[in-house]
Amino acid sequence: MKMDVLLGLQWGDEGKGKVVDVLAPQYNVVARFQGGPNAGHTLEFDGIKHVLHQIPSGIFRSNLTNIIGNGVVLDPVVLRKEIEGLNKFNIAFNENLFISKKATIIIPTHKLLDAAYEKSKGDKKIGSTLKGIGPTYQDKIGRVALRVGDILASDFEAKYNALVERHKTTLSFYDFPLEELPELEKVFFDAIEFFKTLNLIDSEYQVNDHLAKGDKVLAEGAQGSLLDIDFGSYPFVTSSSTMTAGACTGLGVAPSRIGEVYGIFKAYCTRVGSGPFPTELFDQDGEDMRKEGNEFGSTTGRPRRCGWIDLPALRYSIMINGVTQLFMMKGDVLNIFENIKICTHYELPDGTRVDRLTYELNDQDVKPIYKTVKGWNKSLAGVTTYEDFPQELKDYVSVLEEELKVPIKMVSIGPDRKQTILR
Ligand code: 2SA
Ligand code: MG
Repeated sequence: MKMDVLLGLQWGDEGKGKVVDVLAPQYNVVARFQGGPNAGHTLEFDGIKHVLHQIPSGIFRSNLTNIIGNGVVLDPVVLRKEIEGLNKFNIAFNENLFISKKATIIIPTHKLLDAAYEKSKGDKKIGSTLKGIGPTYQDKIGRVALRVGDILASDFEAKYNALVERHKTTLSFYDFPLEELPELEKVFFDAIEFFKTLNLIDSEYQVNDHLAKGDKVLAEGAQGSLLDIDFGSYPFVTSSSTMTAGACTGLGVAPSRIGEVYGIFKAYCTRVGSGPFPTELFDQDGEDMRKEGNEFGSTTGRPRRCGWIDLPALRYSIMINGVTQLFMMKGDVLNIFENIKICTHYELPDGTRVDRLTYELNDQDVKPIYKTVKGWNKSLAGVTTYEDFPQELKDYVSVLEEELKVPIKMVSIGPDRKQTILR
């Protein structure tokens, strides 16, 4: 059996959690492979909205196994809160949540370092979620990090202390106050005790065993391809590999075992945090999009920047990920517009037109070139099949499909499970 991968093709918040929830019945296993508490995956069913940060989005289906892979950075405090927050749903965590012993642990000083680095960057700050993501991956690559399996060893506290000493040197360089630390550490060590009661495993064996016995595995991406550490708009990126290849390294699954790659995108674009965003709108249309789409960070509550759909960026993401199926989300947010713009190219300051995201593009002030199409401009309430779509919405989907050369298999027109239309 092959492992399918589900990813965001833009800057995150494409609606990945919702799609996992819809696809979940077809799968036996859902696995996270990168990122950590910076993610905010929103699922809505039975009129209730749930936001998951570190737990895979298959957790609400009792017959599914959920795995947090080695590529993830995990905050034990956030994990405990998440699990306790789900207590009322009677989820059998001891039966359906498994965590890689090779995942990396976020410790309190990682969060302080995140804040210190951001502060030192002034107006060039990344717009980090301040969850400690960057500093934790830095320690992983620097070969000094703590891993989940370490908490079971008798020298865990000694290892922890050694790492904190390193961090303190850096924090003092940045003159960063440490008053909060003792309290944060108390909560952290309490959470570590709780953590020890969870299923800590060698997840690469578990995932491959599932595949070997014919189980269907879905790898659930977090953030988006344009925030990838290698291919995103560096340095305004997250610190993990958010692409298909990241699913291989973040779970220990061979590239030859990748099956379908589902690329999730919004019918428009949003970005939270700093960095280039060619189609960003600063006018009333942008305001209306934010309001209509309720575009506020689900982890930090920050207002998201909004703009029209960007085809060069989407084509790039499709290319680096090998996307085989596209899912368009939040189509209903465009209900309010008489006309809809689609960015097909960028114009460079010297007047040339390009449709590639080259290295140079990152630092240039590019002007988006748009094709304008007529909007459907009406509510989609009650629409339950593709046939019921207004003609203009069908046309919008067709134009994108032609431009992107990958079939759009699903269109979402509202937050509920039922408002997801298959084609
Ligand atoms: P970090 O914290 O080091 O990963 O931040 C680096 C950049 O990555 C962006 N980033 C995100 N962008 C969109 N959504 C994310 N998740 C949350 C959500 C974010 C929130 O679902 O809404 O609530 O604000 C996410 N996580 C990281 C971040 O904005 C930086 O630009
Ligand atoms: Mg999100």
